[in-house]
Amino acid sequence: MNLMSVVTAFSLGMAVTAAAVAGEVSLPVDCLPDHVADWQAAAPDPDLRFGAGQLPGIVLGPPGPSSASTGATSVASLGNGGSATLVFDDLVIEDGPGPDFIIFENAFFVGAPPADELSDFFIFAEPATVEVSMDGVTWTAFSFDAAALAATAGSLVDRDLFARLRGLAGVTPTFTGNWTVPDDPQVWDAAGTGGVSGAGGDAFDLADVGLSEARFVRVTDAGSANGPAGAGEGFDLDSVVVLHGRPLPTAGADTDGDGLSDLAEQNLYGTVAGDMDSDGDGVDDGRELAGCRDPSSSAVTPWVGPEPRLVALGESCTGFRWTYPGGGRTAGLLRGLVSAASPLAAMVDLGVITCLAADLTINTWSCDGDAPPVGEAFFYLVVLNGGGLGWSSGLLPRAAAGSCP
Ligand SMILES: [Ca+2]
Ligand SMILES: [Ca+2]
Ligand SMILES: [Ca+2]
Ligand SMILES: [Ca+2]
Repeated sequence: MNLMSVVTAFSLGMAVTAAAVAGEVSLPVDCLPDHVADWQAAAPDPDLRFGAGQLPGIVLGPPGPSSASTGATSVASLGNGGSATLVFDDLVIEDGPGPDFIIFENAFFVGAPPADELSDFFIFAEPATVEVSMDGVTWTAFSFDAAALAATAGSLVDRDLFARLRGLAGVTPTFTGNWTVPDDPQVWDAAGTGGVSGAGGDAFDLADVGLSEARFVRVTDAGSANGPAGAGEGFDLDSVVVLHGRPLPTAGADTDGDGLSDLAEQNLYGTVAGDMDSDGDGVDDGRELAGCRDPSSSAVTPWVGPEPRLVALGESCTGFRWTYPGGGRTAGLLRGLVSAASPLAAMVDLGVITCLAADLTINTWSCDGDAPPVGEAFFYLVVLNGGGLGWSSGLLPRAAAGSCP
């Protein structure tokens, strides 16, 4: 079978913005990592660890839903001492005011979260050390209290210990909420859950390590080995979310200099190609996309652009995996013939397509064994449900419901 091995897909209908047609090679910008450069789950059986069958997409999407007392399951487990390196292909994390990115594991309060500032609490945590890099070669580590880390081994984290674990990931409980609001473990947030702001997670500030920018984030399980042995032991990575970032320079024409090409602004984001701050809130369109904000709205709710990345596994297709879209969001998988797709203005008409699966809540699918005609090739696309992005074959806006056109 002659498969395209990797397809980067936008959310789309029967037509898609035509990066290739226009000679534009820049990637759509969002605030989440784009690929896993290195995944070193601990022995034995790294491929059998929790979530391994959903990699890489499961750790490239937004944090999954959870309660403060349970922890998310949209994770992949590293095991004791395992490490993961995530890369941003479309942006650079920048040092802005306060924390610049948040790492989500699935730490949780044991029992109910504390009701007030004075209540005792206990957290089940599987800490990891954190490093950042601009080039993937030279790394800078966030510092932490080694004695405090050692105290987490084999035990729960109480109030006093929690306050000493700054600089480590996998410590602050996570839960469904605004995952773009960083928590400060030193501050009780009365509006939060158990005093924790946003959706929890551990926030990191590039200024703390004297850096102004980074493109790589590496987490390494700190070896506390404080959970039950098995497939889920060690640090469980859910998500890395950028709060301050800027798009990498685009190869396409960028009239307003916001880092987004004119084509992408007009056809993908719906922003104004001649105005670097389409919604007039003081943050340019590119930085809004790189910081989980809707460039067309001043709202401070999380917003992720349409960038589900699809990977076809194996030379002869053993399966598909794509970026986890977040809780409550579904996707469909469609297929067409490369020879049937044709340029259409700034778009590509995909031709007749086959919907292989619709409204999927998972980020994996199997191959159906179909092969393209001799000398031809299939393309595959994953389509997010409810995005309202892309266009139908009549160049009408795609309906916001249904994940297969
Ligand atoms: Ca900062
Ligand atoms: Ca622009
Ligand atoms: Ca613009
Ligand atoms: Ca703006």
